[in-house]
Amino acid sequence: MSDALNGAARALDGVRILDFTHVQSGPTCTQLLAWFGADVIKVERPGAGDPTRGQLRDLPDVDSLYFTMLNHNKRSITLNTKSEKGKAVLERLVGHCDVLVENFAPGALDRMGFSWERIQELNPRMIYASVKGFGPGPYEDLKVYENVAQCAGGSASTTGFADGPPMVTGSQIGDSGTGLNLALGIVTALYQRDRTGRGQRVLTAMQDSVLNLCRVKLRDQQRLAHGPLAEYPNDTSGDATPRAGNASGGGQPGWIVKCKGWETDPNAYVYVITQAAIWGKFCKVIGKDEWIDDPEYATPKARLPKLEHIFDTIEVWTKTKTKFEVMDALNPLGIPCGPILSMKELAEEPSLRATGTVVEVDHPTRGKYLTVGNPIKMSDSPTEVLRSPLLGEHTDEILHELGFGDNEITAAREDGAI
Ligand code: CAO
Repeated sequence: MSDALNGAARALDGVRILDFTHVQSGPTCTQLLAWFGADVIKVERPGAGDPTRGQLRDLPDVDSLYFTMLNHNKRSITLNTKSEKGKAVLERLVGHCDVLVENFAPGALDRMGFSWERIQELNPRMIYASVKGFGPGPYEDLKVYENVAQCAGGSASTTGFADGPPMVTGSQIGDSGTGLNLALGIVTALYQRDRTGRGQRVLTAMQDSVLNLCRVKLRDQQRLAHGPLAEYPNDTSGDATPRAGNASGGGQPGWIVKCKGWETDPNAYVYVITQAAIWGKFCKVIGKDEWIDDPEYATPKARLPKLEHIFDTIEVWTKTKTKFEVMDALNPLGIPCGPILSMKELAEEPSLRATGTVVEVDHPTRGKYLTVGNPIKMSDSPTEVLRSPLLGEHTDEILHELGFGDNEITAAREDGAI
């Protein structure tokens, strides 16, 4: 598909993906595989396509940013897989591809007549990869969206402030997080297939993926049995890992503090970490030299019960500076800190443009838009971000590759199968 890379080889060149994904979790996975060079054939329902094409539209009758930003570098074929002619094409596609990726509601592919057993009959080398909301158990039949997974995977109960309700995060850890896991499962299965010659099933559950990312919170759950979590800012802990506000998940105390302009700018904040190794330097910067040798402050243990007061004192200093001035003051001293960057600032950041992490893409009906490029950079497998396909843009091209003749294609179209 690529011109700009002058035919540079990529890691997954030659791998064919039958992409039966929709919404976010599955498409993030197949988009990554496409960026690594796989030929991703997205199968969509005739006339409708992936529902996200029409969701959260900013322009009338144009594929939404939701869709375009999750489906780069793919080809689109429309296929009614519940019609007889559509099933015949799907069978041909199963034989033609290396991997089938899907994130339908549980049982949908079986109901279509394509169970794992049937797929193995059609192509024993096929890797059949799925995202589901839950693994086997009481919830396995449920339909699941991002925030349901964040709640069921332990993230919501451990996010937010101790005196507030559970919170979901803006990071799509349930959808995009699970898509990342699925991509790893697929390339691992491809690697194993080189030795065994056999395909296999790859299943990632969104609940499992979120819980995996909440590993440190299950760690804290077990620490609770031996006493309160001293690094948490909470007055009481209860019997389950509590919400810890902006406290660090590791052993280094940290917090988000206000910077100059916070009264009007919702992102005039910085995250600061008072690591033991830089405690003395931090005291000097904020004008609290006396804390360096004071036994009440000199050791991490002595500081733990006073963290709120310490961060309030740091904030008196940070409020006199912009977040970038705080960075300029602390970075040369090796004091870990991070500005709270808005989406506007990230979109405009030149270094992210330079690395291809933020990319401008041109689209025939919507024009230019920004997207997040491949977050994984490989020295011998360059990524070029290409626009998402229009609905059914490659239907005829793919059917010809599968060996269908013009008359068969016309008949399938008249039948509504494509
Ligand atoms: N031709 C014919 N039928 C098609 C088709 C095609 N090309 N593509 C899809 N369909 C059919 C499916 O077979 C299914 O039919 P049945 O219900 O008769 O089996 C129907 O379309 C609906 O598919 P679906 O069940 O996947 O979609 P939904 O809107 O009902 O549910 C979702 C959406 C996301 C909740 C569900 O797919 C799901 O739980 N997926 C797994 C978890 C997941 O990935 N969630 C992430 C969502 S992003 O936040």
